[in-house]
Amino acid sequence: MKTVYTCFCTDVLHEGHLNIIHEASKLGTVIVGVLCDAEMIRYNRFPTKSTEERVKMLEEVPEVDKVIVQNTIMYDDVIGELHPDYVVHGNNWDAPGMAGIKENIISLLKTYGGELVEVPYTYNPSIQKIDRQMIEKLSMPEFRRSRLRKLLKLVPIVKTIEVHSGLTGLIAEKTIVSNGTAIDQFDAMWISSLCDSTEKGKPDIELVDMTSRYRTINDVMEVTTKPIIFDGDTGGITEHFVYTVRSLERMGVSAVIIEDKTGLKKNSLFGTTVEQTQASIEEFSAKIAAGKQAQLSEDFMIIARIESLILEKGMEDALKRAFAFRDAGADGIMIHSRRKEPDEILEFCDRFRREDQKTPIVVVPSSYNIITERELATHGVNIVIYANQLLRAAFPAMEKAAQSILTHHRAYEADKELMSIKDIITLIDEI
Ligand code: SPV
Ligand code: MG
Repeated sequence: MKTVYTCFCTDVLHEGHLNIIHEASKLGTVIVGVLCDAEMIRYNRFPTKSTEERVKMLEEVPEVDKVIVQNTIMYDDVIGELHPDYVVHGNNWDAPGMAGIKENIISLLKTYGGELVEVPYTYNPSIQKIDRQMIEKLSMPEFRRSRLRKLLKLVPIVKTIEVHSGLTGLIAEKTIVSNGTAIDQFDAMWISSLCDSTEKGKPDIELVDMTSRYRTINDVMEVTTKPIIFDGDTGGITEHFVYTVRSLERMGVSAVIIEDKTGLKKNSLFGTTVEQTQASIEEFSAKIAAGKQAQLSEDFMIIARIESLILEKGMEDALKRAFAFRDAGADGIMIHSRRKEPDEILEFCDRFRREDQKTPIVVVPSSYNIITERELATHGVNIVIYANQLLRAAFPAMEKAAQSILTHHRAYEADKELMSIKDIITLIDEI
């Protein structure tokens, strides 16, 4: 009897999957791989069922002889171990990242004469409906809100990208890269006060009011499923912050980060070149405690951001604050720096981790951007936020197009740098 291997990364079995299994069963004993949660997140979308539940779902299919867990999106380990005579796969190789997977399967099978059997991929209105329902489920507030805590358990570092509109939300949601050995995408989104304000042509001084900030969140939420971390600036006065916590929770935001400043807040990247005042430990701890007290859901996170390094108050002050804010109830600590080198951030992380191995650490490497995610994770960082890169990418591109049109008195020269009209009108999926 020949052995046939096919791998699934789905929460729901529909007729297309059953067809693949049926075709596989005509060739021999069917072993099904279930892609593990951590790889599902990289490759596809966040699973709404656990690996165990997905294994069980496939074990119940009569034509399946055995179910195993596939731990990596590439097939090296499973093919190396099972040496199947056939790998059966749907022919949907156009989907993001799929070309690399096809190459990987073919090259592994070639080493011992195994064969890739492609089954026409079924995508009809009823499958499309199931697909949409999955996306809808992932975007519901209860599901979305809890996902950041789940991610913290599943991935070595939560990669978070700034978004400030529906369009940037779509980029965060859909951008996938494949380098032939792995596939990757962002885990979460950051609603930056800097970018939300700049997008509106306003300074980052808590001028854009909460109602407007909630609109941005809503625009992003309408078209995405990934968890959201909200930049709550100083949190405002405590009496207002408690309402903000409730509103964010209800919307399905996963976390708010508030910074220990008081009075007129200016952007941290100004450092000490402008006047900024740090809140006292007591005052800020009370704000965190009030927020935690107001919180209704289990999973929402209030993260305390420490500005001591930005304001040149020293490492000891930063650490003292970190432990105090954690003790006041903060679910995580964000430490910020505007130095070019990551040294002070790494020192903070190492020293914090010596005493606390649990509380998540968040960093924003805008100025010390040389550091990699892997290095940060080695020093105990759990969440990395790329806080402003999408906005900074868009502005020069738009300015260049405007200058070109003004210079040439026509749009012809600018056009070669632009997205095609066909692409822009088909960019947004219709329901
Ligand atoms: C933001 O993105 O608004 C931030 C991070 O608060 S920073 O701009 O680096 O202060
Ligand atoms: Mg900010």
